[in-house]
This record gives sequence, C-alpha cells and structure tokens, in this order.
Amino acid sequence: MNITAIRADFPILSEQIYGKPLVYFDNGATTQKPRAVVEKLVDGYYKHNANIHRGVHFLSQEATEAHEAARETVRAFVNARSTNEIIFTRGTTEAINLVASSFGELFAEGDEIIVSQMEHHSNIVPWQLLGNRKGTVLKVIPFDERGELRLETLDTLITERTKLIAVTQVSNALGTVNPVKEIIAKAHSRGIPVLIDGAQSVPHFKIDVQDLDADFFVFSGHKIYAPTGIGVLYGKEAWLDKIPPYQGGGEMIDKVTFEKTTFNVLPFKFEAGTPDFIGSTALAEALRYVSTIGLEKIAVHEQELLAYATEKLLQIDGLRIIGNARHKSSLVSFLVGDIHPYDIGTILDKLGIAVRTGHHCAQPVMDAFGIEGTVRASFALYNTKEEIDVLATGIERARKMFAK
Ligand code: C6P
Repeated sequence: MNITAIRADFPILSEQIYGKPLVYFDNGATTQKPRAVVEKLVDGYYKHNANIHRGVHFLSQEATEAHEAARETVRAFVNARSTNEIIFTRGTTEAINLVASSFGELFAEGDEIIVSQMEHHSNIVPWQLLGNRKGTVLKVIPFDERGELRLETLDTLITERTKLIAVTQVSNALGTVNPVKEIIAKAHSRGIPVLIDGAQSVPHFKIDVQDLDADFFVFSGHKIYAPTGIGVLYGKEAWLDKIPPYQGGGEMIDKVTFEKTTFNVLPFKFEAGTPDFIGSTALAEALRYVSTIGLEKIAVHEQELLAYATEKLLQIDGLRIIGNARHKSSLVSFLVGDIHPYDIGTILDKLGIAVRTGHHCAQPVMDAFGIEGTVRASFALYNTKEEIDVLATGIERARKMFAK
C-alpha cells in the first residue's frame, strides 16, 4: 500500500489544527472522505440531479440507473445473492430500527431477543422500544475480562422463545472481533435468525454475507469513507418478503386507495420516500475506492498499526488498555492512571490529535469495567506509525501534566 499516495486522496489530512498537522484517530466515529467520493457528490448535484423512479425525462432515468447501479455495487461488495436484498437506509441505526420495527411486528409478548453486552446503544435501544410496545424480552450474552464474548452462555440463553440474535461483529468500544460465523451457525442449528451489526467491521475486512450466512447485516456509509446519511440493510430475501414494511409513503407502494394499499416489490418495499440517490452513488464510489486498494491489504496495514500502537502505548506509565481480546480490530481504548479521558482528549486535541473520549455509545461496556469512559484511538487505512508516535508523545505529555 502506498500510504503517501492514499493520504493525498484525502485533502483534510493535510490540514493543520491549532497550527499542528492533523492526526486523525477518530475513524471509529466517522472516516474522512477521499476526493473521488466528494467529487461524486458534487458531480451528482451539479450534473445528474433528478428524482429517481419517477420521471420519464432523461435526468430522472439517468439518476435512477446510477442509484440502481450503486445498489449492485453494494451487493457485490458484501456478496449478497440479489440486489433485492440490499435496502438503502440512513445508516446502521436506521437499519437496526427497521428490523426491530418490521420484524418485531411478528413477535409476541414473551418472545426473546438476544444481544451482547458489548453492543452499541443502537443495537440495544430499538429492542427495548420493541419490548415496551410488544412485551418482548431482551437477553444479553456477557463478555469476560478480556472483552471476549462468553459464547458458552448462548446454549442456556437460547430458548424456544428466542426470535432473533443481534450482535456486533466488532465492538466500537473494545475493538473485539466476535466470531459471528460461529454464532450464526449455532443460532441456525436452533432455527434462529441472526442480525450482524457491521458498522465497525465493514471498513476493516472483507465481508461475505453468504459465507457468514447472516440473515441481516447492517452498516453505515460514513464509517467506510462514504458520506453521512447513507447506509445499508442486507436481509435475506425470504425474511424481507415475510416482514411488513417499515415506513409508509411514496415508492414503497404498488397501489393505493383509501381502503387499502398494496406494497411494492423488494427492495423498494422498505424504501419509503425519496432516497438519498446521490449519497448512494457516493457510497458506491467509496466501496470502489477500498476495493481498488484491497481489503486484504487494508486489514494487514491496520493490524500492523494496532500491534504498533498497543506496544507503544503500553510503554506509557500507568496506561491500561480496555479491551484485550485476542482478535481485535484496529482501535485502542485506554485510560492513563486516574486522569479523566476528557482531559487527555483535550490535551491531545491541542496537539492536533483527534481521538474520541467518553462511553462511545456503549455504556454497558463501561459499566462492566466499572469506568465512566475511555480514550479511543481508532485507525484507518491512511494512518501511519509516525502518527502513532505523535499520539504516544501527546499522551506522555498529558500524563506528566496531570502527575500528582
Ligand atoms: N459508532 C463511534 O464513535 P450510525 O450512527 O447509525 O452511523 O452507527 C451507529 C453504530 C452502530 N453500531 C456500532 C458498532 C457503531 O460503532 C456505531 C457508531 C460511532 O463508535 C458513533 S457513536
């Protein structure tokens, strides 16, 4: 991988923050955008903007084709069987809410959904809202002190009332990579479908939804170098056919009268209203961008960064890493002595280093460790070991400033 050339694709990486070169380590929250993606957006709005699936005129047909071509790019990227299985959403959160709302319609009081203790709030709260409406029960797979799921508990957690298992492939707070293929196989052996939250996995390694045999797989564009406001729900066609629509409106209908409405075919049944048809083409551009570099190469590079950062940061007096799973994605969550994460984040910020501090929308993870939050440095394909050196120096500086 030619990191210098890659970095040149991301104009923001040449920016200075407080007069210091930007070191961007908040990729878990959102990634920066390469020129090609931004140009796709601008070109779309300048030259190809018209509402899709609605007009006979040239621009509308052209925009429709571009949107549907983007769907095909997403299909190929995750290796879905059919574009009918690719639903565009606003992001991971909306995709999970769609499943909780629509699939959840089929659940009854006392039915059970299993999530894990390391879920992002967006894979907890929609199931609680469903519970409030329907009386469904939420059960939790715990994790151990390393931050690895205690999968042996699944056998007792699963009952004849279990309707769905919804787990993250990668923890945004710990970096743990969960053995989701194994979880899916186990669930399927008991006839239970599985939803995988791929928000933090898709940018880092190759996903094959057929190989995983996932029933639902969700991710956000903005974490994989695409714009905000566009994301994906993959669902097996058999499930998507079975579950009712999410929102009502234009596009998702076949025939509407005041007495009755029949619904459109897949995937449109789940896409009410005007979709983000320019965002979808920019998402496709981002997926082409990472595919051209190669996810295998990206994974190798990011694992090198993870190993380097882990070793380097552990040399800092009083620094402890929260989340020491054997299989981790490229992020390091840490604390230094009893210095508040916010204080470290603030000092790093003044040095031009962007990290995330706090509970990372995963409060149950923090509760499990008995902490309020962590500092999180999350790496992407354009990051370098030199930047990690800058981070280590910055943390050391913060440590000395707060030394009692
Ligand atoms: N995590 C982070 O800094 P949205 O906001 O819908 O694009 O993604 C939600 C989401 C769902 N699952 C996981 C595992 C995630 O990490 C996220 C987003 C960001 O960690 C923002 S809170």
